[in-house]
Amino acid sequence: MPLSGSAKIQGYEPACIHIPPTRHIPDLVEDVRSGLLSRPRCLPSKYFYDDLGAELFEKICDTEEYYPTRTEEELLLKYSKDIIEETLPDHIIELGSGSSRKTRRLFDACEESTHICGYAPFDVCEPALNQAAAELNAEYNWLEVTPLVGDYHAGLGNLPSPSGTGMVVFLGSTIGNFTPAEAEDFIEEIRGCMRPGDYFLLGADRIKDSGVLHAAYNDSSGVTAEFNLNVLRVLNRELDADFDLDSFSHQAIFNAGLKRIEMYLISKADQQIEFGKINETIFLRSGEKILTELSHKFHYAELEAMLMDKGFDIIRHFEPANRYFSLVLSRLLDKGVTAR
Ligand code: AVJ
Repeated sequence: MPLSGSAKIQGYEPACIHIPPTRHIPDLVEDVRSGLLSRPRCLPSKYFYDDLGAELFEKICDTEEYYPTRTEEELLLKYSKDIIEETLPDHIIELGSGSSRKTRRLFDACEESTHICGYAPFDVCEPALNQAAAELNAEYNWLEVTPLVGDYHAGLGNLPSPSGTGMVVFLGSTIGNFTPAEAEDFIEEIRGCMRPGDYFLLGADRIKDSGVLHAAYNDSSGVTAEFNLNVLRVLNRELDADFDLDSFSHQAIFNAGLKRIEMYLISKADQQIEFGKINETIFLRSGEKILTELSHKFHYAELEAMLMDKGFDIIRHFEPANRYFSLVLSRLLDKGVTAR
């Protein structure tokens, strides 16, 4: 049986650890009751990401117009070695890791610097996590992957905190989906699961020409529109609703005053929608909007202030020549070190 060893490795399946919530968060039924049954109508953007939604998001990243993912990945490609050599983390935890595609650049840098660390991807979708973990295990045999299943909206208080130097990674400008107040709270929450001296790597989209922003959320192939409309499919399936996707249109506008992209679904007609599962009906007028996503854009100074206010020291800031995107590496100040 000399081959049984390798057969076992091939069939290796990482076991996910389920992270219990530290506070109650509304479920889809509650979010629909509070968001869709009253005005202004809105839905949390996290419901975009069912299997098809996740696939559509990947397709958005491949469009000509959607620059954030590509830009961030290029920054990681260019600067991961600097980041790893500067931080030498014993373990990396990534919030909302998805396919861990961009994070691989950090592992490549580890290989280059012969540095070894553990990786804990944290995401809601267990099958996708297992898939990503299995692929990472195959690609980086030295990497110890500990997939964590859970919703970061429900708190980070139950995340494991292994000893050694940690690095929390939060990429993709997902921070932009929070309101400014929520983003502050979330950074506070991140601080709560770190030790002094640990690092935080944040990816955030910058304010730029509104034409570039507009195009990124209104791609010519219509993938973003499809992604937006897909949330109605989620409601149809989960709540036995009867949305007709053809009677809604996609709209994404840059609100310069509030520095954010606002994404809406607009009813093309007066219509009535039934939610079989919760026994509710809503009436939408022609032209009526449902807010489905906010995507805030940042000045670099705001990112810096947001981190420093929460007790982080800025270690490095990476941006491309066009300043489209920021990767900010910060470090939680040592306890006992007071501001000068
Ligand atoms: C992955 C949430 C950061 O806000 O730009 C892409 C999602 N929405 N196109 C973003 C998204 C429309 C994306 N985030």
